[in-house]
Parts: sequence; C-alpha cells; structure tokens
Amino acid sequence: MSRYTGLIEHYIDRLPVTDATPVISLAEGNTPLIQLVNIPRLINKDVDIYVKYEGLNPTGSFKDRGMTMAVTKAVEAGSKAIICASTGNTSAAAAAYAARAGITAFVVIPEGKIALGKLAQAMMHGAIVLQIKGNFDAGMELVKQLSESSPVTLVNSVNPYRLQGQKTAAFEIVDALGKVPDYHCLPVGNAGNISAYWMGYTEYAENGPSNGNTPVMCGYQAAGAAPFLRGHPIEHPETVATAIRIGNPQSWDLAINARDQSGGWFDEFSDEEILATQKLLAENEGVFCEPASAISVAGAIRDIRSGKIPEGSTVTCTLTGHGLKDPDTAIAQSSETISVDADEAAIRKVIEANMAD
Ligand code: AN7
Repeated sequence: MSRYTGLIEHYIDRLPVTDATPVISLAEGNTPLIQLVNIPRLINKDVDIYVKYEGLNPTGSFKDRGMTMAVTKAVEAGSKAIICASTGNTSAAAAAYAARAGITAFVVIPEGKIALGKLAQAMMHGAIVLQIKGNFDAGMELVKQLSESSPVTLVNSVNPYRLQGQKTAAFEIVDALGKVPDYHCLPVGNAGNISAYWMGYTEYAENGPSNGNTPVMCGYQAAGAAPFLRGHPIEHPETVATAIRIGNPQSWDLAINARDQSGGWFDEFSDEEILATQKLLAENEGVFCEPASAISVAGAIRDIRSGKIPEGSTVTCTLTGHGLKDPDTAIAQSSETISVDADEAAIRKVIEANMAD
C-alpha cells in the first residue's frame, strides 16, 4: 500500500520511535516544494528559488511536524495532557494532535495578539485556551514552570522531540531536489525551526544521501522582534508578523550554531517589507503564506539582489504557515472589493476597466 501516513512512518529509521510506539499522526509532512517562476524574472536574476509550502500541513503550519513527534512520545510515556505557550501556530497544532490522541491540551497565548484563524483552530479542537496579559516570552516562562509542578507535558520546542519531527523538512527538501540546496532561508522566532533544519541537513550530510553537503542557513527576523540582530533578548517585541513576535528565543545557542557552522547569517526586515513580500508572493506566484513566512522570501530576494547569494544558486525558502491563518492582516493590506448591481452591463463595465491591454 502506498498511502502516505505521515512523517514518522516515512522517516521511521531516523526518528526516536520503535515498532511499539503509538504513532499519533494526521498525515503531516510531504509538503510541496514549489519553484518560483515569476519572482526570479521580476528581480532579473538567474537563480532557482523553491518554496517549501508548509502551510499545506494538516493544521496549516510546520508545527505539525514537531507536534506529531511530541504528542506521540507524550502518549507513549502515558501523559494525559500537554501544555504550550504560543504565538498561535503551536497552539493550533497542539490542540489538533491532542484531540487526535484523546488527551487534553492547555494553550497559553498572548491576549489579543494571535491571528484569528489560529485562535479558531485551538478553540475548535477543544483545547483549554488561556489568554494571558503578557507576551509569548512570559507565557513560555509560565509553561516551563507549570510542566514541572503539574502532570502536563511541555510541547514547546524545548521538548527535544519537536525538533526531531521538524528536521524531516530538510530531508524532504533534499529528497525532492535530488541534491542539497546552496542556501536555505527561513524566519526565526523562537529559533527551533532553524535548529531543526540544521539537524536534518547535517544528519543527511553525515549519514545519508547528501554526501557531506549542507546549505548555508539564512535566518530572518522582524525588525521589532530581532534579538539575534541585537545580540540579546528583547523585552517588548512588536511586529505585524505575530507568529514571530518573540523576544527571548529558547533555542538561542542551537540557532547561533546553525548560523556559524553553515557559514550563514541573520538579517531583519520592517513590517512594511514583510507585508510587501507576502503580497508579492500572493499576486505573482499564487502562493498565499502568512506574514512571518514571507520574511524568508524577503531575505532571499534581498540577498540575491545584493549578490550575497550569487547567481546560479539553488535557494530554498520555508513558507512556515498558510496565509489563511491571518485573514485580518490579509484583508487590511488588500485593495477594496467592488460593490456592483446584480446586472450584466454593470459588471461588463468593470471587466472593461480592468482588462490589461
Ligand atoms: C508561521 O506558534 O513560536 O523560530 O508559538 O508560527 O521555530 O519559533 C511560532 C513560530 C515562523 C518561527 N513562522 O519559528 C508558536 C511559534 C511561523 C510561526 C515561526 C513561527 P521558530
């Protein structure tokens, strides 16, 4: 039988599970690697850019990769409840996988600061949703303490099984391309994902099909939430890309290591640049990602334009979450709709006014 049944079963030899492990899966992973066809032409550069469209995971973000592993291992250990702090996507994934496993999810989110779709998901899957008057970093400190004092398993990316699951995205990219990309660009918030990709790429290099090759890792942050650019945690992170509104990344050392070992770099983008790139991708490639995700392509474009990433390179960008997660931000930056009578002539007028010559 060839039905795809999720990343644990697909990469079972490279993950810390046994035949007896009760796999909790929603058939996550196996997401498309889409080549950009219009943006390279727009920037007039000879490069191959691919986006890893993680928005097509079951809950609409890359978090499902880590959550299938974390919840599987929690259930294997006999846990009846999980807890996380979240800027939104982790809470959606935790809620869904807990529902699947028949256990309870407690999710701690910054009040009023997570995108609408993510809140809907956590609520719909039956998580206990706790909104705090504090940001993600405050929530993170609380859930770390609570997982010590209560019988709840912490499923933020400090849980090592999260990164194990997320490293499979790097495997998929190498498997799909048939080679290792030269550069890998991705957003950095809590810094788990860049660390997980680096684990996956190095594992495939040392003991897999990559023949010793690894990509240069390029991590991008929102200017108002850029601790890696400042060199220290930020107390009051702010950005329209609420997914990465994080000031005190938990995987600090792992992310620095990924940058340094790969010969990579961090850079930052303003909210305006993030939103402009989200729109550019949606309008020119037909790919709708959430604001935080677009920063990977913003980074690739800037660094290709400047020559930091040379022509002839193969570049992969992770689009970490689906655009539908944050409808408010999408609508706020789009042109208005047209109100028109239910009348053929009236609509034909609009068509004529809007047809390209
Ligand atoms: C769309 O959901 O931290 O650097 O609590 O949702 O691994 O944290 C989300 C992070 C990028 C940053 N893109 O990844 C959470 C949370 C999207 C995200 C990131 C997140 P990390």
